Amino acid sequence: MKDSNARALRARAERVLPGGVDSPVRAYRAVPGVPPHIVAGEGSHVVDADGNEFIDYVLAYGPHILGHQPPRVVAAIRAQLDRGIAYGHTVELEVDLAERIVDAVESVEMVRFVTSGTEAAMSAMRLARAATRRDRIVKFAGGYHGHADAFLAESGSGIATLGIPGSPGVPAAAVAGTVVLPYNDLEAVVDLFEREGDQIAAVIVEPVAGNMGCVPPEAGFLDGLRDCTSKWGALLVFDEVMTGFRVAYGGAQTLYEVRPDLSLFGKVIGGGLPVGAYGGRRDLMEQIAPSGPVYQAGTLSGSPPAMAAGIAALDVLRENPALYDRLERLGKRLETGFKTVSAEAGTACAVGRVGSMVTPFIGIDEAHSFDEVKLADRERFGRIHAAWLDDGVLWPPSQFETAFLSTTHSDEDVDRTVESFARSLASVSV
Ligand code: KE4
Repeated sequence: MKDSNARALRARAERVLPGGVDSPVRAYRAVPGVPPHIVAGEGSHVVDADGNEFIDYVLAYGPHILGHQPPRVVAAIRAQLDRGIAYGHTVELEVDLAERIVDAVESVEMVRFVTSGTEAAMSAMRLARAATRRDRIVKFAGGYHGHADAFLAESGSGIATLGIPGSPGVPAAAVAGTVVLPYNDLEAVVDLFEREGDQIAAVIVEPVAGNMGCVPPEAGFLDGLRDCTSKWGALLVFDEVMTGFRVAYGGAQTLYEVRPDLSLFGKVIGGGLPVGAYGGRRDLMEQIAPSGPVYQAGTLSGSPPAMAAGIAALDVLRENPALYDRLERLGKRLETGFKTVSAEAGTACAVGRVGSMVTPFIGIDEAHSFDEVKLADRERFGRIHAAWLDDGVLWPPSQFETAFLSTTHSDEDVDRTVESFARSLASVSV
């Protein structure tokens, strides 16, 4: 694969951007190969400066559910830019998008827009602590809620332990109140609540885990979290930054019929422009400044072009519910393809999938928790990833990242991806 321009960009970038990137996963440190120098996208494909074309399963890590350059989204952004970029005053677009989210997600009565999922998560946790007057928060190993200090806790030894800093610069005090439990382990949650439920402000969970690769919730897990938090007066926070408006128009909470107290959104609701949001029960959200004492602010929160993009994206999805059937059909085709060719190759391959979120875990049969997926063969995944690149398939450069399909992906895209996967399995030694 020609990559001289990609190498040249990386060399320049590494001189002025840490690791040559503005977000670590883009550095391709977990896989061989050089990050392509993408220059344009259209539908399910992107092209790079070296003239390579790729079927894109990264899709900017989730926003592009309608593929690259969806006409109504691009037109909405352009129209807003012709009028203005930012005013520091509430514009109707913010209300329009908030009303769409409130209408789509039954548990959400009010919304606050911010500019990233990280901001949404940190704000929602501040609100949960203020509303419950408790400090402890519970997250799950392998769950990612952005890079605010309180969430950069790693599982300590044992099952239910107080968090230990997962990064230099995170003070122990910042994660002392963060308990990290195994995902899909309801027994561990119940046990923790029975021991210290009256100290827990909230449980935050990705209702479909996407940041350890795609790991669906086990039956009863989300319902169990709801029961536990309700019983002990803690809040249930669904991090739907990735799943919101992707796995269903009303998000994973609609799919699994579990009603959280607060929800986070991002990605799809910004149509590819920077946005995050948190929302939920009115009695909670009205505690956010200036209607209440819990402070949170943001210069470009509710950015008009981002609002316009999100409104257009949600309108296309709402007006065409069959798009979700298409995403399910394509996701099933890809999952079936991975399972069929790995079985034929005699290679273990657990496939995690919900709708258009999919991950093949190489070398393992079970993928229900972070401990299990950590057993996947990362080195072999890296070689498969490199072969995909050579075959014109752009897959997220980590075994622990979910891949995404868009409504513009085709059966041919999927079949080419599976055929490349099959060739890799055949050529990659065990
Ligand atoms: P941002 O701060 O990156 O906008 O959102 C953080 C976040 C919160 N919650 C969930 C469920 C998320 O998936 C994310 C961000 N997702 C990653 C993908 N693994 C973004 C990619 C990146 O970090 O570059």
